[in-house]
Amino acid sequence: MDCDALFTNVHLACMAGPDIVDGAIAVRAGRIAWLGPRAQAPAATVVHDGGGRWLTPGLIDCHTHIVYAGSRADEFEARLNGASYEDIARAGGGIMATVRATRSASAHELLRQSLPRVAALLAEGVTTLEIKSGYGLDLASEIKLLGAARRVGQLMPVEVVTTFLGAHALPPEFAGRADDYIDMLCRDMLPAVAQAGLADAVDAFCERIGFSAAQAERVFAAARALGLPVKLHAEQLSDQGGAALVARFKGLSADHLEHLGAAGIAAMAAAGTVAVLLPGAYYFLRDTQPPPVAALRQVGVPMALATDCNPGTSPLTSILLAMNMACTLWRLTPREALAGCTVHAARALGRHATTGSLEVGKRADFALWDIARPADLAYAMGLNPCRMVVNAGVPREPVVSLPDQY
Ligand code: DI6
Ligand code: FE
Repeated sequence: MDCDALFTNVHLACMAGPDIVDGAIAVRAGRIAWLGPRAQAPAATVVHDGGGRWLTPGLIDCHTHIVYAGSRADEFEARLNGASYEDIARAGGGIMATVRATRSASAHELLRQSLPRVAALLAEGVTTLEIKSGYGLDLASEIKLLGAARRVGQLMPVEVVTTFLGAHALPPEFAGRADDYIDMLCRDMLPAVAQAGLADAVDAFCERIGFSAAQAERVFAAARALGLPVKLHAEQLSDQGGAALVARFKGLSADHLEHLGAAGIAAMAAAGTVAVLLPGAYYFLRDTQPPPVAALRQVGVPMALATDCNPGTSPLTSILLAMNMACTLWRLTPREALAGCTVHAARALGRHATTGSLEVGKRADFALWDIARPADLAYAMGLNPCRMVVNAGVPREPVVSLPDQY
């Protein structure tokens, strides 16, 4: 068996089956063709010596709002002076402030502001990135944002997965008419976005300051009718029964979950819905209600971790710091944190057949780390030990330069 490339003299954190110490992994046509002990490695055209470092699956940031315009540092200051996130949202700031900035930015400007954030994630070994819409809230602006998100995947060495989050907040044109907005979303926006091939999944913000469970349910019904999988921002600030709702639609994930109760946990376990935990938002909002990690663990709900990169609640572009926060704030084990950014994150995107673990047949997405043991990834804060990233078999430096034409 001849392979295109062999990455040898590495320890493999496979995240599916046991680690392989002193191993090697072979690639053919962009996929993993073989992995095992170094001594048994097949021949390959190109051989990369990993220098005894650790190789993990490429990291997956499965929940971001990374494409947006503007900054909300002013709200950060206001919150430090005592205003709450919900107060600011009700006063027309919050998500609406970013909607105004995003609507008025050109697609080029959106990319110019967003690409440095993407580059920061890529430097930490991210090979798959989910990007949500939800700062446009009208058809043209949502299409502009999702088109920019798709463009990120063409301009940068990363697999982009897009999610339509039209039900993120009520746009001012529909003030006091949330049901009319949801009607329009289901009738016009969602079919147009699906038709344009711009969405891989559909999400909603189910919250007192967002949409009700009944409104989210209508969005889900429309999404499923178009063949799109669903996920939900659920139980972040209050328990709205969102996790049980998304589980009923066999959703890919329920995300945030600080206020998740027993019924939601049971429903997620039965449906196989992934819990996506977002410690950056918890930290940045100075939240005090941790998600029910022990209960999720006990019933075997897979826990993914993501940055939630967004300007209001989690201006975080470090997946490694998200791992540290999940361990420090919520007592995930470092191994659970790594699984949260690899194998479980892939499941939260419906991509577990193609990425998220080192297994024969999966896409050859890897990160090579200068660490003594995998727990070092969640342990250190602010150190980036990534030495090489491999996207579908193609090696690159962790630090990527920004494109000058887009
Ligand atoms: N939950 C979040 O964490 C973000 N959206 C959401 O539904 C926050 C978005 C923002 O404040 O801009
Ligand atoms: Fe979010």
